[in-house]
Amino acid sequence: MEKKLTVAIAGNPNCGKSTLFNALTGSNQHVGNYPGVTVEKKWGFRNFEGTEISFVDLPGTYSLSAYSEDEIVARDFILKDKPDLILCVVDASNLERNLYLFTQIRELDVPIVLALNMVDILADKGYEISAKELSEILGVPVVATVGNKAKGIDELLKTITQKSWIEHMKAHPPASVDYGDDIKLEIEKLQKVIAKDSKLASYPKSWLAIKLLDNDPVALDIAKKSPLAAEILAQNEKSRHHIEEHFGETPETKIAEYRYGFTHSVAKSVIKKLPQKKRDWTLIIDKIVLNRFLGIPIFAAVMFIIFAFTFSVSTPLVELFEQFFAWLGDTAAEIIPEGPIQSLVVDGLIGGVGGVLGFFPLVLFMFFSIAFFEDSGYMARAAFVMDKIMHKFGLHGKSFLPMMISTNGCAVPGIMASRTLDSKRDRLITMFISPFMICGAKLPIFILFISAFFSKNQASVMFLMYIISVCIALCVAKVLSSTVLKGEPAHFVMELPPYHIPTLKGILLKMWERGWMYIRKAGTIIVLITIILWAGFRYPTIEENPDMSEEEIASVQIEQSYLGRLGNFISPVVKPIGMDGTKTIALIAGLAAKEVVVSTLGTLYSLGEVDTGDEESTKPLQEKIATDPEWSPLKAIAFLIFCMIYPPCIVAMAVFFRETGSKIKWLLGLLIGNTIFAYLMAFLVYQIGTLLKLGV
Ligand SMILES: Nc1nc2c(ncn2[C@@H]2O[C@H](COP(=O)(O)OP(=O)(O)OP(=O)(O)O)[C@@H](O)[C@H]2O)c(=O)[nH]1
Ligand SMILES: [Mg+2]
Repeated sequence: MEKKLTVAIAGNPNCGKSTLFNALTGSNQHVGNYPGVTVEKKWGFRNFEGTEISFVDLPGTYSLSAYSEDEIVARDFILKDKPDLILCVVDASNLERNLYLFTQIRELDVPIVLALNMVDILADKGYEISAKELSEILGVPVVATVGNKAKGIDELLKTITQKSWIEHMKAHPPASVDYGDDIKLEIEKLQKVIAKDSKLASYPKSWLAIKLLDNDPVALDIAKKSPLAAEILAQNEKSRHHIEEHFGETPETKIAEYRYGFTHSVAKSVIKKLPQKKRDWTLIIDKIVLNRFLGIPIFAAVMFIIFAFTFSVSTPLVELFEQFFAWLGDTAAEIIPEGPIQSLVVDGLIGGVGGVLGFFPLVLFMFFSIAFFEDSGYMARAAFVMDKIMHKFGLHGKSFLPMMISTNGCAVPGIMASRTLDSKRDRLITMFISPFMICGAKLPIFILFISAFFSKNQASVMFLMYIISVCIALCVAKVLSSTVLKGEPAHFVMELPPYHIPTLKGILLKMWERGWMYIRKAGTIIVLITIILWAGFRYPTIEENPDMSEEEIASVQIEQSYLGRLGNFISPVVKPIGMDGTKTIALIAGLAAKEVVVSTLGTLYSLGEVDTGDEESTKPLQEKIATDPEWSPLKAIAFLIFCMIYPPCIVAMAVFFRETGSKIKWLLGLLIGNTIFAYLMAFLVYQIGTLLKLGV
């Protein structure tokens, strides 16, 4: 029979857990060089020499007394699901701090294997470490690894499946922190009381006692549920009091002090300086990019370079894609006889979905640049330099990461990433503002209008839009934090990881992962909605009037269709913001997925177009929009501002609802609040622009 083993991968944020998890299981979990990438546990499997191993990749955590939502996920799994073994990952270049978590896991009395990761970075810093010595001191197996190069993986698997180690650890408990005689005495006293409750026996006794002394909320909760709660808590108070009297310090401080003393001495004895210290590039680069005056301009420049790079590299490819879809449309029109099927294929699928796919190269390059940015380690710096500004708006730098994650791909992981924030208030505000960012799905809408009306300054206008989205998000944060969500932002603790030169494989993988999502979405939900909208704009068919020109027929057909009539009904409401009814329908349909805004416009223009018999009747969508008198640069800007602010897609709303604790009031706030806000902003832009005769 096959052996089964559940292994939890635990460790500090950004120490390389997901990278190791991917290497161990062949999965493709998201990794990034900033703390808080994984916020939910992920399962992966591996069969190794007859053992079926289930690995669980956990969010990073600094301690087992968790505060933020993602840390709670990690803690609960370790405590409640009781894995057979914990693969404790430590960042060797930051050993002392990383071992702090080890000291706590160790007290849980579960077998531990230590993965000494990032030994390459330690070497770069000019140090070396002996895994063997560390193993001897700690009494647990230690394997040196370099996660992103998949070094040490086989050895890790061998160690994990080696039963003899587990037996050994059971017989010779690994080294733990020595809390000194006084505290030990109190631990024993508490343990005696705890032992009276047989239910509490499932918890490692010394763990519960230490945690109670440590005033840990989880341990207190457990104790409160015991029938002996009163006795346990009374003893705890007595012991805590005693320690405080004795040391003149709180037990929390004292316990942490002992733990740090332990990790410090362990780190000191296993890490040796190499004769030649290499230059520490992280320090040098940080001197410049974190400079008080240069920090923000550099960040802005980095973003600008990303846009400039993306647009310049992808423009020829986008043109190629567009030509392809134009050719495809023309060919399909020739092959398929005139009628509803032809219209469905040419106007609906090729005109609509093709419009979304046409921008694929640009989206792909954008993802490429952003993946580079994520993996290099600069992202955490961006949060750091934004900290000061964010404080003025009632938030702090850490909230900037979810915003960046939304910009870099999707508001869903953005909203999820707010789990890393410590306070509920900060989390809520961040979840509210993340959807304002220009996500990968909104990107094609922006590209469409920017290339239609601002083809000479695409990167600059895109950059401006990006800045506007950040400003809007910050202003909303300010309003929320001075009204419904009053309070001070929690303290900002964020680690700045060392810079890495990203691996090409890592970047290409990420680019493909997100790019594939774009294509998959285009092939499924967007096709579906496009077909529905196509039908809505094409039926019921009108009677052909011989007096009308073909063009008139096409436009009357749209006007008289179900959706056209609905559009007419809406149109007075949206006129003050420079829109008409049919375009509003595109926006409403965009609630299903934002790319649908583009596909709907594609279908609409394709339906309204008349085959002139020319060889090349099909123009790219942006050209059709640019030459349509119904549009103007000002209307386009108002439209984009509306797109930026109005409620996110349905998937993002569902995740928002769940992550805000399934409270309907927040969801309604998002839905109604953002719609009104989007309308007001588009109104201001359009009306002021019209008054000043800007781009009309
Ligand atoms: N140089 C070097 N980089 C590594 C190593 N292991 C992982 N990385 C990189 O370190 C960064 C963080 O890796 P992740 O696997 O996302 O870290 P994590 O521990 O899962 O982080 P959270 O999910 O935020 O807790 C990524 O950029 C990896 O490519 C290593 O051994 N050496
Ligand atoms: Mg991770």
